[in-house]
Amino acid sequence: MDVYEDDLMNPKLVIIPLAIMLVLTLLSAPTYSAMAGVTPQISVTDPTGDDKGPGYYGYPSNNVFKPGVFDLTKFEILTNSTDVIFKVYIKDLGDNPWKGPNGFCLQYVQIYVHTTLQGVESRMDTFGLHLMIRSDYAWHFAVLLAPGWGNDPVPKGQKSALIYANGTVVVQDDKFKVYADPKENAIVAVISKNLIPDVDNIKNWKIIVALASYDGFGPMKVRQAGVKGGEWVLNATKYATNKNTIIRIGQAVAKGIEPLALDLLVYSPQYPNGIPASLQYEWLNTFNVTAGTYAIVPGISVTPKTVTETVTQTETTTYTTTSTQTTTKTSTTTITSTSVSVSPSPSPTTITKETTNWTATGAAAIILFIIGLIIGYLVKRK
Ligand SMILES: [Ca+2]
Repeated sequence: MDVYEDDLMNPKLVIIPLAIMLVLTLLSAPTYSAMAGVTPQISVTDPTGDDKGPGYYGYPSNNVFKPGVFDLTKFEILTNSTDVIFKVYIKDLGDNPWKGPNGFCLQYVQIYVHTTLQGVESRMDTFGLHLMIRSDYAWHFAVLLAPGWGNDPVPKGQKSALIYANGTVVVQDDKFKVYADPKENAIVAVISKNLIPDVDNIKNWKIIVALASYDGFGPMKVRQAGVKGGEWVLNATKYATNKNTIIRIGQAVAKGIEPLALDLLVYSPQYPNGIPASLQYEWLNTFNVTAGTYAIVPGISVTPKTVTETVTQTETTTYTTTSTQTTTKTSTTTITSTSVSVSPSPSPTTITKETTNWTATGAAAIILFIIGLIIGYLVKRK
């Protein structure tokens, strides 16, 4: 006890930990500010080894596509007092070979969110994934995380984008930061709460996270697939063993309806723990070669292998309805987004808030430390 009290009053022993504390606060500033006081809202794991799209895709053959770079392992949403934080974990980020400004360049993460809001605009299309979102998961906003070159948002440019169903686009900036965390193999988006609707009900959202291969030269910036693959093309039949599967995906590629997501994660009240690989494969195989329509996520309740007369009819009917609706909406909104995206969203406030955040935290730490000293001193006096 005596020793402790003497130590407490020793100036050296007071200054050294204080200095260490300050240095630590300063060093950890960038991520600390984003992660301070965070509340986890959603955390969903995804199986590894299911980075095969509909179950039989392989990566392009160039060496930059290291094993695991398209394998989602976990998805989290966290909140703090100012932001909503989306974290997408990947088995291996793959070293950012082309130096994407956001810290990654191989992946293209697309997050589609159906909030609990009623009567607001929603969309069922995706940005170049050759997928259709099922109507009860139709998205109110989408977060598209891209490498970040240039000035324009995806899909026109290469910066990350927050897109609302009404066509309004927010380009990544101080209120919407995107970066990679190589230690955790995570792609992180920190978005101001002012930009996200329904933040009080995150746990009840329906969310689809799709991981595609980013291609700055590809249509909609999504890397395409070929029946036999190639150096820069996904291999649509690499793990296909069934002859019918090979024929069917070949027809899909020819029609341009093959799914282009290599991994898929779904969170919703129905799937609070995500989905197994088997469901991902089943859903991504619901494209219809005869009708020329995309796969639906989450899948319609049809197993393609056991096709009977009745089942086929059901599938066609459901699909035709949804596809008509979406086509109309897509063409309208694409034009709108291009024009809206030009206007920047001014927000120097975020910088101020953030600086205050960690400075305040550092100051709070010092004040607490000094209070501790005073209490210690008073105790000793008694
Ligand atoms: Ca996975």
